[in-house]
Amino acid sequence: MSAHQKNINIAEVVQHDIDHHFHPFTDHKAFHAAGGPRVITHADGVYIWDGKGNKILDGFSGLWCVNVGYGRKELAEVAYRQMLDLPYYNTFFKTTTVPTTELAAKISSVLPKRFQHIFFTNSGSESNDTIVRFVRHYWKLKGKPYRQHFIGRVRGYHGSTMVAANLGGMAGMHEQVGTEFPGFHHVQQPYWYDFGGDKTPEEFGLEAAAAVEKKILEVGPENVAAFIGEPIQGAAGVLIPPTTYWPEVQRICRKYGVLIISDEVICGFGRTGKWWGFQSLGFEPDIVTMAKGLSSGYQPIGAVAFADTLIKDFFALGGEFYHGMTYAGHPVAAAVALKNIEIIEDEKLVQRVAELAPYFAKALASLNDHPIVGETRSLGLLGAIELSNDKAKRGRFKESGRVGTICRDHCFKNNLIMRACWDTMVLAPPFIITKKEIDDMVNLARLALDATYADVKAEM
Ligand code: PXG
Repeated sequence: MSAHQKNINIAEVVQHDIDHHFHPFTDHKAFHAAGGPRVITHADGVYIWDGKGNKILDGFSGLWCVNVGYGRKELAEVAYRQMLDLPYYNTFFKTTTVPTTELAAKISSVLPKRFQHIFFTNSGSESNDTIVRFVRHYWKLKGKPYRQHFIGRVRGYHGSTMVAANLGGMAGMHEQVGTEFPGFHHVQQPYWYDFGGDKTPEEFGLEAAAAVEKKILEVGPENVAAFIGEPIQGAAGVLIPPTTYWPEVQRICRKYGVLIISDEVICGFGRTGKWWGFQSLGFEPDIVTMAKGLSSGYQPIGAVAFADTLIKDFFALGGEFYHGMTYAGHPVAAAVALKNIEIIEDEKLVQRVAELAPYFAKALASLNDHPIVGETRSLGLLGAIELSNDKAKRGRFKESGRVGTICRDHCFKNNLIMRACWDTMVLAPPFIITKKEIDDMVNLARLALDATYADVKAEM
């Protein structure tokens, strides 16, 4: 804790928060009734501390983003130096800054060779907004103006701006703002646990992919611009698709000339044990969107990588692309992101995730004997625990999300951050987590599961 933090009056911060802070994704009535926020004051490694001095194991890397862990002085120093050299300059009018350009080159270097051009944004939502703008314009330039429709998945999450929310398939978000925009469609997610029935995961993977073809035919192949998917759907509950799914989706998209967009906001930069989720899941996208792990959350920054085939035509035919944000490629954010990628490279963190993956999977699997655990699954350092009232039948508790919230609250009490996606508990710890910390994390998860079981035993 830094010296100035010792003087923080936490009770006052809580009161100011209740009085003035309008939080995202929050039911404020319930939140205030429960006493307002838990103030997070500082962090180090895989731990965060709250205003009461509790040391909490962050099994969720902030919000799926602090991949290199907390307390990285070199990232702070790079930001400080860059602010002194050049705190801001734009990249609009035939200018650039050093870190912005160096970051574009660095991102290209960790992608397959066909991705040589990077567009900068400030978030995952903006990255996904950008692809809609780009792709629709691209198809017009290519003389196919009808290719305007996008296909995503139910419970896909692509962000919270209006267009990104439409690409996503979160029903609650759509219902709140009225009908969805025209031109956005959603197909079944490849979620074997809930929808696979008696099929093998491989059979089910093909069935879920067939839903993409069905939708393309329904919309009319000549009208479909692109298919967007997270290699592993994160906010839906770490849905790791069967191995058959993505290769088949790719075959279908190629058959109809539909572009493939890989949303790597969560899966990118090593989370799955390879640099990119598409490499772990076996497909080759045309466009890649990223944010979160790009800077490990140390600065807000997002980006989009475009395959050369698209860029070649776009630049040749394009004229001006009427799109861009003031802070796109912000030099301080770019300098931090650049250093973050260098840390991932220097410390071989992608390899580390791959090496830790079997240990993490085994630790999670040790929970399979628990009375309310229906399944555990993981890839790299992305893991999920399904809560079930009937293990043998992959049963679900009544009122989806209720028991997940109970479990999450028990985690909080035990000083573990584990997120609930409905009744799926998810973990995405920083890549620097040790085996001992993985054991601690899973032991804390078991305590929360025990406490949850005690609460819901009567319903089993
Ligand atoms: N794509 C994916 C796959 C995401 O997970 C976004 C895009 C949007 O990124 P920005 O930077 O605009 O938030 C995300 C963000 C949650 C949660 O509760 C997940 C996200 C955001 C907020 C909450 O799991 N993911």
